[in-house]
Amino acid sequence: MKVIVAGGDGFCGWATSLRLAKSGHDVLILDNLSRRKIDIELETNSLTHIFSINERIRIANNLIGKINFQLIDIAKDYQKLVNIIKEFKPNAIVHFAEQRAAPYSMLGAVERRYTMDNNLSTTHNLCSAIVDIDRKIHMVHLGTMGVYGYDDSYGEIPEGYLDITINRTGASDDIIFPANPGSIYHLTKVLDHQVLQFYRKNWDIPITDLHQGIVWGIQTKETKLDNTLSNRFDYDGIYGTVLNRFIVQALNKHPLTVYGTGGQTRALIHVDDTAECIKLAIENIPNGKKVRVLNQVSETRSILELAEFVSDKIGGIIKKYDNPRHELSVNRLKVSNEGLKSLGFKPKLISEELLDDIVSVAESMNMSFDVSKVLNSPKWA
Ligand code: NAD
Ligand code: USQ
Repeated sequence: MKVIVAGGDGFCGWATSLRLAKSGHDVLILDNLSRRKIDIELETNSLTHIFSINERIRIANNLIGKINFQLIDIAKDYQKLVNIIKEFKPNAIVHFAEQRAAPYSMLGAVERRYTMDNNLSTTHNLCSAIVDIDRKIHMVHLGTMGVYGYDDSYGEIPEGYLDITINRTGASDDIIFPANPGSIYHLTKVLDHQVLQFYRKNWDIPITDLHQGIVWGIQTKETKLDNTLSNRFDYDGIYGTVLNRFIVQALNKHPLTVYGTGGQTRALIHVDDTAECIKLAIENIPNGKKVRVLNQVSETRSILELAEFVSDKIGGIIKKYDNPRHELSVNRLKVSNEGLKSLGFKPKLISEELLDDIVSVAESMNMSFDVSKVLNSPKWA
């Protein structure tokens, strides 16, 4: 297949691009490199060295498969986007190209507005271009578990839709699961989903929305093949996700930074599983009448459980900090991932072996660890 990976220079996008190219797909990455610019703005860094996109592409073509790159701001340069899609003629577009950090989206007005404008415009521009060029192109969007909120009032979280019975009439229906976003970033994913629903309804575009949990890990089979292909590894309080942060903190003798009680339960997935799930999603085109929603999740764990696991395996004390976020202090969470499993997904659960993989990378990079970036999350209010 010919696949465009929008946001393919990022953490999930790079790993996925390599997996797709390795599987024989012809990949074109579109990215404006904004994530690299945000590192400069925040004076943060990936613990691993990330090579330039041109170096990455050169080595990937030698070692992995067919993969190319075009620099473009998908939110701002619509005509260039249309021209690229017309010329490349993709079968599928995988859309990672959004500002993805909840804390970044809560820093202030500039970041709130940027996250909203950027995320909605990239999603809408891609859908709009598909309508104008070829309505058979399969749009695969990366959503997030946080669109559902994280509470279990309706039991196990289904895949996108909730079956309800209306008291007044006795009629039954399948409605979009009620949204309950916890940050401006998560709100953009809720609004993205409405855009996708409309494009599906009106123009019949095949669309998959992957509601993904927190991604952890760094490397995949492909990124390990050469230093130049290494993935990024964030540990700061704005872009670092919780399990990766705990591992780096333990190795650098920093207390594990549990926010609040640690009773928050979240869904998690290893980055290698992310790449695998996207491959499954594009190779299995949806055929139903609605947007296909798949929960891209391997397991659920509480934050305290994660801290205890890391402390047990690597060491380090656990410390509870005032929670900078507005979120439930304790929640239960059970999530269905039957859709991807039915396509062949076999989740990799958090294990000592997978942890070791990160430890060996993080140990060799501890010179780049900057303690002042560990507790730099903004407060939600
Ligand atoms: P990332 O920031 O590492 O990657 C996003 C990429 O998109 C970056 O390379 C960035 O430069 C690019 N980009 C952003 N705006 C763009 C624009 N206007 N034009 C062109 N390129 C643009 O993020 P990630 O961790 O790889 O996440 C990718 C996607 O997966 C996001 O949509 C995110 O919401 C979703 N997701 C991520 C996680 C996670 O834990 N990392 C979990 C669930 C969902
Ligand atoms: N947390 C801590 N200590 C820390 C960091 C985080 O206790 O040092 C807690 C947070 O309070 C939160 C949980 O851990 O309860 C998760 O935080 P996170 O920063 O790991 O993840 P989050 O902000 O939810 O966002 C990440 C990605 C985002 C993706 C989302 C999936 O950055 O792109 O959409 O995970 S989900 O959370 O399932 O919606």
